[in-house]
Amino acid sequence: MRFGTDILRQADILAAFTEDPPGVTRSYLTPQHRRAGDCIAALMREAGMDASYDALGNVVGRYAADRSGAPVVMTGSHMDSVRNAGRYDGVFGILTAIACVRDLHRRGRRLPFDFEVVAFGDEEGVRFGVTLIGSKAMGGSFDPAWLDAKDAGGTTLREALIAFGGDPDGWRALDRRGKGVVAYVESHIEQGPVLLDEGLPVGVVTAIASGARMRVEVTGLAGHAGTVPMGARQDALAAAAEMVLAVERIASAPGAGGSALVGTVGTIEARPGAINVIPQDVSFTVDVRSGDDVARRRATAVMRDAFGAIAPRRGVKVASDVFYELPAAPCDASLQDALAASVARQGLPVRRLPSGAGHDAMVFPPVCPIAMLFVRCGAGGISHHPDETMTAADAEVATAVFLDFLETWTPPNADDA
Ligand code: HGY
Ligand code: MN
Ligand code: MN
Repeated sequence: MRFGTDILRQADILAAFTEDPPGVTRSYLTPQHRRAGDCIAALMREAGMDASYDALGNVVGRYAADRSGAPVVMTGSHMDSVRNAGRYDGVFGILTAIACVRDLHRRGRRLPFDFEVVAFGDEEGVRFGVTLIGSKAMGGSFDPAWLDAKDAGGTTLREALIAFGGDPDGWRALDRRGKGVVAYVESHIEQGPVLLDEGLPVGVVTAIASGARMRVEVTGLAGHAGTVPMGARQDALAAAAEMVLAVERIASAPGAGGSALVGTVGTIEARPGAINVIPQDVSFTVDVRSGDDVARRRATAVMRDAFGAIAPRRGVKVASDVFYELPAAPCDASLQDALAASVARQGLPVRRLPSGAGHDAMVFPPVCPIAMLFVRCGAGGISHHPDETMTAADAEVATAVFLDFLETWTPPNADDA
């Protein structure tokens, strides 16, 4: 194999840069981020690229065009992970792009565009609760208020960036709008079962689902677990439990937004958190996704109304705050067609499919047209889990498709950029 075996071996090396071995957890601006970033920068340089960290801790590799004043094509994905993650989410998109450049460089081949490969430092938002930090800066939607976001230990994003050697005020210079970027194309594992079930190694993404995230605070009254009668309780956790089931019910309702609507409560915390005390304060998060912005907004509003109906009935108070909202990001039709042609040139059927997962690509539409190439996941398509897996053969095919795209796609006139 030209690419696949190396890519999986490199993914294994990066998986070792984790906060909780043998699991994979790699958060933003941590020593593990630094070690993974250094390893990726070294792979970029070895492949013939210039590579360096930017102000926000992203690693940016560049493979210059065959001419001066050329437009820019960007790719990349994220090097951070969720907790107890798999080893290919994000990482595959970085390694496959580097493998393409390594092959081009070996052949002395340059492209009619500057090719930029970005390893984003934070897409998952695990440490500071803010997601897509690096890509949003490049897409022009960075919010400086995020610099005051704190991690679980009370460190602000600003302090962590300074400690990492970044520049909290450098985000403005990362904005790629109007900077000659003519396409952003990201490769990523599917993180679902569609390609696996249909026996296909790759697929072309049609759109990236919209998302909203809520924080919900439920306030009741603590009390002695042994003496407060059941009918006299203001139990914040029992109320929150009913709200969690309301999320599931609303997202599952037929016609709520079709199968593309999903709702998840991923975190919940009860305080004071003692076995013999009725919980007084509960915080939980809600993640709502849909390919249809209207359906997602409607479902989010229905969930908030449900919380407001449950609270008084249980003698508790509830407050919900939508702290993250991103519209669905359609993939550019002509870029999709170019990727589809590259898939077909590998002798493969072309399967177009939506992405239920969010990706760095979804914040690039203000910069340029976007597209994504999916590669099959094994183990039922599981992801955000240690069992996440893919084969070297599929990594090989996906990289060959991406390389074919790079060598055949001709950017629009640079003036369009
Ligand atoms: O949540 C997502 O869809 C992505 O993994 N950050
Ligand atoms: Mn992920
Ligand atoms: Mn991802």
